[in-house]
Amino acid sequence: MKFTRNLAFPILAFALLAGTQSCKKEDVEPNEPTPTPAMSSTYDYEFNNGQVVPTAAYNGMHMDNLTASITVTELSSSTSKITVTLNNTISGQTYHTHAHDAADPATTPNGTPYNETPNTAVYTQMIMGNGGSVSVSQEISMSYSDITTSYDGFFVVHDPLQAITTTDISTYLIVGSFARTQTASNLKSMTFPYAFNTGQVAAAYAYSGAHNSSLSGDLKIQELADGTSRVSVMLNNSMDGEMYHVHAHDAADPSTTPNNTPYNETPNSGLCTMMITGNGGTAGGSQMSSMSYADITSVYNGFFVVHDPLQAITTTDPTTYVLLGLFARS
Ligand SMILES: [Cu+2]
Repeated sequence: MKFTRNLAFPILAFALLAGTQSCKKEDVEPNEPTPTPAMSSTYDYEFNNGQVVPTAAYNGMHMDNLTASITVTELSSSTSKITVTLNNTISGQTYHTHAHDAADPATTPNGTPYNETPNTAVYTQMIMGNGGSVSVSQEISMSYSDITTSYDGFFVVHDPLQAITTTDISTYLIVGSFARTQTASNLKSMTFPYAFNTGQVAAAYAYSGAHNSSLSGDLKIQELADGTSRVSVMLNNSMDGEMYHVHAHDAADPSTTPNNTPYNETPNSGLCTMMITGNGGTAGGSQMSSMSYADITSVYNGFFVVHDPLQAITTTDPTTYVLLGLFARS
């Protein structure tokens, strides 16, 4: 008892010094010997934007607003509880969440810097998404000190929207060292809102058609660690089952375009050319772009266009555009 208590206080001091961890004491019953304070720390994880492996930022269909945390709580001198929380989950999807032991890539079958088989004695759980935040806990036979200072492994959240793989890190929604404070990535991100097209760009371009005018959009540009970007679009109040064509159209001199449009009619597939199926609520899509965050948000000159799914697509008549605005500008 005395030994454990002496061990706990230097850890507490270190945790306070680190500044991002929290410790709490349990209530003390009167007239009982003072118990060892139960240690607890929470570690936050950003979405996989290439912080750990710059060439392997997540590339898939999941929205990049998913985040996670690990809370390690001391249960006894030799046992702990691991609680993992996922935020912004997709309802009904099963997230495989694992601890993968670090390993020398020269010794692993596929050159991974970790064992591909997750460590079930540390943490291996499936989490059912609920559309919001959801937590799961696992009690383990490892001390608080060992899990937070000695154990060397990775925390991985696998994508539920594609086949699970333990070699392709670009399928990991989240990856970072397990139960350690993560270095702030400082990767830039900005979201640009678009209201329904009522003629904001030009009065003559105001939408004309049968689509509900409650539709709005959010365009998010996320800087990735290798200097490229992820472009994500959320359509709010989308119509269930309707297919929306979402495009970046480069600005152009109308005296040079075939139909005198102030933009190229062919969308810019290297920046934003995606189809999003409406679901009656908020539906999303995303793609990778080799353009830098700075280029997209301050140099690129073009239009964000969402075409009406209720009529034939045309690139010459902006009154068929349900959303229209300058791309990635507010
Ligand atoms: Cu278009």
